[in-house]
Amino acid sequence: MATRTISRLLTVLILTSICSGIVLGTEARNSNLNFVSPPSSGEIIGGTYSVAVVNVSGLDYVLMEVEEGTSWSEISNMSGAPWSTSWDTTTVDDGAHRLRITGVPSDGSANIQVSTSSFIVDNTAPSSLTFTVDDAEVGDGSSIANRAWFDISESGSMVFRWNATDVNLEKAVITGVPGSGNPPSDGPGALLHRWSWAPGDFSEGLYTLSLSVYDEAGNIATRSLYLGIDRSGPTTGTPVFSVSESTWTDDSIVTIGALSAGATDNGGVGIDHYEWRVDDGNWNNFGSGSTSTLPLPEGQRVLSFRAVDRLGNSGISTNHSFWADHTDPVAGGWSIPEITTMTQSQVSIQLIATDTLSGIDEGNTTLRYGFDNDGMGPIPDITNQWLSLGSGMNANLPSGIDWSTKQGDWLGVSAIMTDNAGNQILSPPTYVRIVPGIDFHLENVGVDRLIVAANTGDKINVTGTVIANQAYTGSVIVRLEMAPSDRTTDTNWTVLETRTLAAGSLYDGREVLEPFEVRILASGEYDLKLSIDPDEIIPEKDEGNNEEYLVVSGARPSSIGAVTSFMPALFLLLVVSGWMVWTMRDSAEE
Ligand SMILES: [Ca+2]
Ligand SMILES: [Ca+2]
Ligand SMILES: [Ca+2]
Ligand SMILES: [Ca+2]
Repeated sequence: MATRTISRLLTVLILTSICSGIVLGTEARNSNLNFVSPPSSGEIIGGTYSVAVVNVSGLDYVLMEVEEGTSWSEISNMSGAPWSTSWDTTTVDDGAHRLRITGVPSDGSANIQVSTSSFIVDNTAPSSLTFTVDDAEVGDGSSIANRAWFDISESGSMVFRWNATDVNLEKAVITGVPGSGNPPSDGPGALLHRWSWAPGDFSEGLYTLSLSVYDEAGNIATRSLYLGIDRSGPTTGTPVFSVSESTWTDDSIVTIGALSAGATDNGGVGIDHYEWRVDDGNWNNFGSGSTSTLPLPEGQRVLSFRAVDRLGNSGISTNHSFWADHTDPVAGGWSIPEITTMTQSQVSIQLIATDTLSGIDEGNTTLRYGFDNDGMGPIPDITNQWLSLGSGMNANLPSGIDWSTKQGDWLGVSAIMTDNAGNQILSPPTYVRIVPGIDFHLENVGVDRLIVAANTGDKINVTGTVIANQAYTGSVIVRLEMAPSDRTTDTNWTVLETRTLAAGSLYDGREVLEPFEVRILASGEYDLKLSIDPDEIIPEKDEGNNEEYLVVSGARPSSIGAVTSFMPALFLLLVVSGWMVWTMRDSAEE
């Protein structure tokens, strides 16, 4: 409008000087008074409008007026150069008007009057502007606080829409759009009231778009639209955990704080929430990032966290390794040497235990021992408590224990087992009996004959050797007994001979027995039992190896000679023939 005013003024000045020349050089004809470039018929004007008149020679003055309804109002009374005026069109209402000039001749002749065509004054800027963008994911763009956000690709497109109210709407222009350049103006001419904008290089960032709406008088109204493009995820803060990372723990939960402290969407739409997951599992909602507690699954796991913005963009995750072990160690038994009343050497015991995940913490595993009467119960009842052997999986029992006094007692061992995550459990007690050190058994027990003639004085020599597992200075009883092989359960063994080996005879650990002589009075098959310490006077490590059994037979005197040796083939032959004789005898006796 300013430019237009200046150009009109220039035009007026030029024309005025031309006319002055004309006035000076020729006889003026004031009946030709006229406007210089007045508003044309229907032209829309506004603001300050310069109006000049020409052909003023012989005039005292020229009165310029504007038509308001049915009356005329004075704008200016021009009486000299430059014969022009700047008319403030706002002094009249918007709408149709005419201008009129009245020249008053100095010679008293009749006034000369000229009017323009009807034109339109418009000093009202467009109003009720709307300026929107389609399909914003967040916000509507009406203010900075309500920015319209897009998670749109570089090659995406946006549709902007506008509208305004004005009697003489001309065009709309937008600037500041995302991407290179700006769309062409909408108008003059047909107005689309929209732009579809796809420059191909939408960059992330904040945008303030400006809409300028013009009317034909040059009045302008503007409105802003606030956009944001955000394709990037936020970064989280540095979380603080209740459990140390990459260290075994028996905790089953972990408390997470400070996830939101220092977290940022880097100027984007803003963080909506946080997420967490275990290893490569599904992401779960963590909420707003305030302190929360999560389960800590067993094993060496990676707990990840990330922030998600209001457009759904997720950021780089922050990953943290946690090692959780909720499983107690498992006792797998003990390695305990045989302990007897004769034991004098160091007794070393070893706990065998396993632990899933973190493994046994030997430094925090304690071995204990105690003595017990019956090998049962949670607390050893002789010591009445567990006595510590210190930490570790191995221990030596105290060297001061006098094992010779503990025959029949039970040694109990137990452990407080701890794994590297701190899981602690008591092992069930294990009891081992302290056995006597001495043991006797028989070797090389045999007979020189299997069959003798019954009731003839024929004898069988029973031989054998008593073995002691260590030097024994006392005396030992050896006994030979006999019973019919076909005896019933209530048949007693008959003691044939009880013999006492003299004290010291087993000092060397072995004593070859003088043969026991056995005579059979009646024909038949008999069992022989040779036993050591038959009355169980001497406690032994093994009471079950003290007896040996033999089978011998007595035959009728006429039926058999002597069994001279123990040869398998001959033995078989003799047994068969003996059986036959036996059968014949039985048949004869019946
Ligand atoms: Ca207007
Ligand atoms: Ca973002
Ligand atoms: Ca464990
Ligand atoms: Ca024995």
